[in-house]
Amino acid sequence: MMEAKAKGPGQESESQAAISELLQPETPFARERRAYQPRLCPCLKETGATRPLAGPELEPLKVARDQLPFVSQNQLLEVIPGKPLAAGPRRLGIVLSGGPSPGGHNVITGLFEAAKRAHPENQVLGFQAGPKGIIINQHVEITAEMVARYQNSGGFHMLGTGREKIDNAEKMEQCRQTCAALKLSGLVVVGGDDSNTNSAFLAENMRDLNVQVIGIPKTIDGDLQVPGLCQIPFGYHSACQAFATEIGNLNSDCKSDLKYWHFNRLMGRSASHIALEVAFQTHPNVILIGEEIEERELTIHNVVRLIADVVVARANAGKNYGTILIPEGILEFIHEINALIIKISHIIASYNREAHEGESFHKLPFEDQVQLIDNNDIWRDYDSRVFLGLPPELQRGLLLPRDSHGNFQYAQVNTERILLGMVATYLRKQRSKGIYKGTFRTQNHYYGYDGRGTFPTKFDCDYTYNLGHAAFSLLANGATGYMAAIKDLHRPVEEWQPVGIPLAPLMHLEERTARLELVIQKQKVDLESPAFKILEKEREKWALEDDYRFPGPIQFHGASAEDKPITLMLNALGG
Ligand code: FBP
Repeated sequence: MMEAKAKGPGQESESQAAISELLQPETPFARERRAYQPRLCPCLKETGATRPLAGPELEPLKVARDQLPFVSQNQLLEVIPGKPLAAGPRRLGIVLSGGPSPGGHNVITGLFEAAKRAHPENQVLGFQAGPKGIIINQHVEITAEMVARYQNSGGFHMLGTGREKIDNAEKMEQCRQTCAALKLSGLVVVGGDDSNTNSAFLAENMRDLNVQVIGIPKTIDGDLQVPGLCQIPFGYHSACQAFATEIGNLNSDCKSDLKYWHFNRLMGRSASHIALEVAFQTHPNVILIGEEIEERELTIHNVVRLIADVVVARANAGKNYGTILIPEGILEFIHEINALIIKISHIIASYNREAHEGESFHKLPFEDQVQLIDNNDIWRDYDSRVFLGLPPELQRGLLLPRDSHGNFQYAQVNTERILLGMVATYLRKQRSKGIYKGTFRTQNHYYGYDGRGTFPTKFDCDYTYNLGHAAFSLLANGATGYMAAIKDLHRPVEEWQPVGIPLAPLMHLEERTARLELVIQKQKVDLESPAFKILEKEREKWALEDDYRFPGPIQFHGASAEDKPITLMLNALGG
């Protein structure tokens, strides 16, 4: 047997160095990505001034005017070249709120750089772990070294995030105390509809402390939009690109071995914007759009038929494979299921409100939960019939805990698996009638948290950097109770226009935790939009032909690096 030769001290350290080089925490790719200098639109090269902008009618509801009398007076603003009201010195806070969304770190970079450029003594403090960080005053000072380290990276881990709702007088008072103790004069809240709702109430309630509050439109779901002013929130493009990479790969796989149907659920708690974009990117065989299902008043059994019909038609053409896109929020758009979700949410919230300390609906065994629902006055026999007719996995899913804002947690329900099971049952019946003769082998997938954590696309890197700068410009010009936005995103960066959108007119009344609450209204997929109309025309071809598209991974160089969301571009083209 050959004996291993002992390594000399020089060789030992050489191989150790090679191992360290291979395992270094920052990948060459991440290093290269960090080096990218995001582009800034001309209006934000200086802090600038603001002026009212003539635009779409933005009128707050009476209930918004009653609850938010101060911020309800805001007018739409645009940032223009000029002298700001006050460049500093001042102390600002920033908080990342809700689900992570690629590009969040660049909002911080943009705000930090704009603040330092305006006055070297300006400071930015980052609240940690989401809005809770404001409540308990947990923060770090943002430094040049931090922003350089996190620039262009995905995730929200620079500060962390959370879904704490500032929903009572005590929490609001704690936020006030934190801002007063830190001598903040401005706060930037990076979040979706619920977080921007927080922004509006914080702006109203911190007015006497002279703390201005600006929101930033964030959510991969794509549903925080203001027609003509905020075409899409940040993070949507990157997450869709990440999901499209995976679906494109499945297209390639199923077209190769010709044996699987892939059922893919895509994140997006409510609206189907993500599924729409990923469909344009990948051309799947079936795409469900929740808003269309609602419009056509389809039941869950109709949805099952809709999928099964394509499976049967493809089997008749000898194709026992394909890809299916299912938006995570689809259940909300199936009328009979949504009615159950609303009633159950109401019953859970009422029970928890009256429960003794230590008790809660979700501590009860499943059977007792069902019994309690069944005994409630708002629950009808018809509801029971629908509920009991659903697969057990869906029944349990409907009873899962709601989030801190009272939202149903669609991410926790395996809708793709449930639908797959129902389609399989339906096909068995079709087979027994001799209608279906194919083979139905399946795989199910869920794409959500992975895409939320991806590197931002170049579009999102630039967009978020501009949003951070725009937030500072609005603060420097005295604005509060606004959402910073960038208008004309479909145009080149040189033509982007920063604006301040008043938050109050974006709000409507929605039932949350068994009460009607004033919250920012989510924007659903518009079935009259050019993008949806184009989908309607294209999808028939995608169903039967293998017109698959393979977008590949997010690129930072070359032609695809300049990509923007296809839906954004189609809608901008008009109909
Ligand atoms: P935001 O609205 O906060 O951006 O979060 C959206 C989202 O990513 C949804 O798509 C998903 O349903 C949900 O968050 C999941 O929430 P959680 O992180 O609490 O599981």
